[in-house]
Amino acid sequence: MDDTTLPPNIDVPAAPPPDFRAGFVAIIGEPNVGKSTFLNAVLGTKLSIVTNKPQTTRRQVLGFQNGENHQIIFVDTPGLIAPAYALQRSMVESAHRAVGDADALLVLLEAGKALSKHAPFPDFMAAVIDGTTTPAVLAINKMDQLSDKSLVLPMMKSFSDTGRYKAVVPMCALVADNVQAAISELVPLLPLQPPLYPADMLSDQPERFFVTEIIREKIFEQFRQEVPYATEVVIAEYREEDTRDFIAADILVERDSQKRILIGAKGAAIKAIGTAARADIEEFLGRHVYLELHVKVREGWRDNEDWVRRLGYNS
Ligand SMILES: Nc1nc2c(ncn2[C@@H]2O[C@H](COP(=O)(O)OP(=O)(O)OP(=O)(O)O)[C@@H](O)[C@H]2O)c(=O)[nH]1
Ligand SMILES: [Mg+2]
Repeated sequence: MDDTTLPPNIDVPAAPPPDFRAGFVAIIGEPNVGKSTFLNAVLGTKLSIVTNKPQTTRRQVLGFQNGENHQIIFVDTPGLIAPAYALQRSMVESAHRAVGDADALLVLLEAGKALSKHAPFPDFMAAVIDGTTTPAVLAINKMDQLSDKSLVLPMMKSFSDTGRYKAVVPMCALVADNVQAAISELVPLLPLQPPLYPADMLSDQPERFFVTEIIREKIFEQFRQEVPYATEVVIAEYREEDTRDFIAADILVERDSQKRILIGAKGAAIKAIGTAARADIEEFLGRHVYLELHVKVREGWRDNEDWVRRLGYNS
C-alpha cells in the first residue's frame, strides 16, 4: 500500500534503517562453560538459570538483544554431551536444532580447555562445529581463571589459524567482560533484514516457564550428585490473585529414595527450596507469590521417551 492511500493520523512505525541486521545466534558449548551466564550478561538480567553443575540448561531459552541497527535473538542451548538417556538425547537434539536454525554460532570454550594439549573439543562437539558452514565466533570464557596471561595471544592465534572462526574473543562472562566485543563480531554475520520481534520483548517463554526453572535452579544448588538430574518441575496450578500469585508446583523424581531426600527431615529440605525459590520468583515477577511444592515419584521418567515427551521435551 502506498503511503498516500493511508487515512490521516495513522501511526506509521519508523522504518528500520536499510543496514539493519537481525537473526538468530545459537550459543553452543560443553556443559558448564558459561553459556547461560553469557546470555544473562548480554541481557543485563537473569533470564537463564546458572549453577556450578553441568547440564543445568535443558531447553532452548531465547533472549533478545536489541541495538540501534541490529536485533540478535540469542538461543541458549543445553550443553553438548554424548547422551546416555532419553532426557539427555532430547537436550542434545534441542542444541542441534538450534545450530541448524541459526544464522551464526557463538561457540564457547573454557580458557583452561583452550590451552589443553589435547583437542579443545570432544569429537561430538567438533562434529557439530565442523559439520556446518554457518559462520561462527569463538569466545574463550573464564579468562579470569587463566593465571599466565602471556598465553592468551598465541592461544587466540592458534584458533584464528584454523580458519573456522570469523573472530576469536577472550571473555569473562561472569563479570560481563568483553561480552560487547562478541556482540560486535556477531552482528555483521546476520542477514540484512528488519527486526523479527518487537523491541520490548525479552524472551519467548511464558512467565511460568521461568518459575519452574528457578525452582530447578534451587534444587541444583541444594542437592548433590544424582538428585538434581532425576528431577523435573511442572506447574500444577497458577492463579493470579489480587495481592499475589498462587503457584503450586510438582517436583517429579524417579524413586522413593529421592523423594525422601528432597523432603528432608521434618520437611526441612523442601522448605529450604521453597524459601529460596519464592524469593527469586518474586524478584523475577515483581509480584508477591504463594508457593506450594509437592514431590511426586514418576518411576524412571528420565529414560522413558513417553514421559520425556509428555514433559514437553522434543517439541
Ligand atoms: N570464573 C568464572 N566462572 C564463570 C564464568 N562464566 C561462568 N562461570 C561459572 O560457570 C558455571 C557454569 O555456568 P553456566 O552459565 O550455568 O554454564 P552453561 O554453559 O550454561 O552450563 P549448562 O547449562 O550446564 O550447559 C557457573 O558456576 C558460573 O558462575 C567466568 O567467566 N569466569
Ligand atoms: Mg546453561
